[in-house]
Amino acid sequence: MTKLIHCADLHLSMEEKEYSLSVLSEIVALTIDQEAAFLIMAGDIFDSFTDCESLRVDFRRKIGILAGRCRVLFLPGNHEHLEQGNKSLRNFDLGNIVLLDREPFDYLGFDKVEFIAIPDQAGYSDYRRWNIPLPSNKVRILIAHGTVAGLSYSGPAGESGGAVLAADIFRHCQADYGALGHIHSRRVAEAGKCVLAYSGSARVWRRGENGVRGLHIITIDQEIGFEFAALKSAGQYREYHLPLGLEAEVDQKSMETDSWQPADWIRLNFSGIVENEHDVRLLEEKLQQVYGQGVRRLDINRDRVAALPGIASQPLAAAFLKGWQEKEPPRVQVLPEQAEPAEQAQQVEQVEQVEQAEQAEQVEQVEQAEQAEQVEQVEQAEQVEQPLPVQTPSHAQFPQAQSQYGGADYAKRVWLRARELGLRELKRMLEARD
Ligand SMILES: [Mn+2]
Repeated sequence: MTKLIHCADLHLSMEEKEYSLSVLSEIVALTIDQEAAFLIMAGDIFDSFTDCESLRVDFRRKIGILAGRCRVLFLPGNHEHLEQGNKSLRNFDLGNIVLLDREPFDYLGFDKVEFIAIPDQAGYSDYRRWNIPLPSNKVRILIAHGTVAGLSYSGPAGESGGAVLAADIFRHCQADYGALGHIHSRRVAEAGKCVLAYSGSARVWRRGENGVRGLHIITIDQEIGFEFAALKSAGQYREYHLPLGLEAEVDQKSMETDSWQPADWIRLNFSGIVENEHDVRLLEEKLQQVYGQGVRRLDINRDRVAALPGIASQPLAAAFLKGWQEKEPPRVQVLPEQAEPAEQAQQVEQVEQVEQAEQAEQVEQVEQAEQAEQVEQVEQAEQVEQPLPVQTPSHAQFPQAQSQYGGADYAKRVWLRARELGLRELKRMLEARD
């Protein structure tokens, strides 16, 4: 049995040197542990060309452990080209890697497995004219970095655009497995007999990258199979929506701090009306003090907090709050994007557009998409996915109702109006709100 590791989008960066290199160490350790013969790095291993320049010694040292045990196949992604100027990755000694930067593609044949590597490049539309070697009886793995047409558009918003690969490339090359990078959420689809697999970003790179990060362990026996393995050192992105009380008190239980891990990126979104803005700053300081050092990053957002001095001492305000509480709408909670990793690996998403992609029209569209490709679009392609809104019951909290109905400003307006009109009118407004 031959084993391979497929990872992508590690985004090693000077800015987060220690964190990102710790994930590389775990990838190397896992590769050794699995006795894998190949480590496929499917692009965006470095956050930019300059990061590659700055971190190449660290990279070389860590990857060096694999020398003599495992071949490291390094495919450049779009981020390796950022800030590149007229330099080339070939100028650097990246250690014992096979640099797969030949355009339009490179071919590598081994005992039981062969690779077709398609590095990030300006366009792929002439793939039918490429001189692809005829398939042998080996398992064929296609390594690429970009968005696959059809797959991209059936996914969550924000990941379309960028370097577009026609799904047909994978069938045309008669590949068995597409080892893909670029899309940071893990997903699996099919193009003919080929499994299109995005292992997802190997670390949390950007806000909103929910769920466990990891890689794929591929096994080649009689057939090809694969499973997802989590990378613990990557941590997770966790976001919480926290309504504040009038004195900026927060329900700490709903922060689930017990589940926070040192590599986690935490974001707390406060909302609500408070008596005194200073209380919010004190709360922030306190939370940073208690939890800030224990995690990779703790962001606190209080854009949705409004200060309304004197509100707590108003009897009408008390009635107002009570009214809101009684009529609190369901709470909207952010859940991780992924189900159980093992379960997900089995769920193979069908790409309906794959068939259509063959048609000339679609090829044209792909070509157009490639022409329209710009750095901005590349950035967009990697944007945060929208978290799935899931309704769960919750304890009654006035400020949650605010966020449901347009935020603190809205609640403030309602409150000011209610004060003018009196309690009876307020009740009527609350009823009318349903
Ligand atoms: Mn990336």
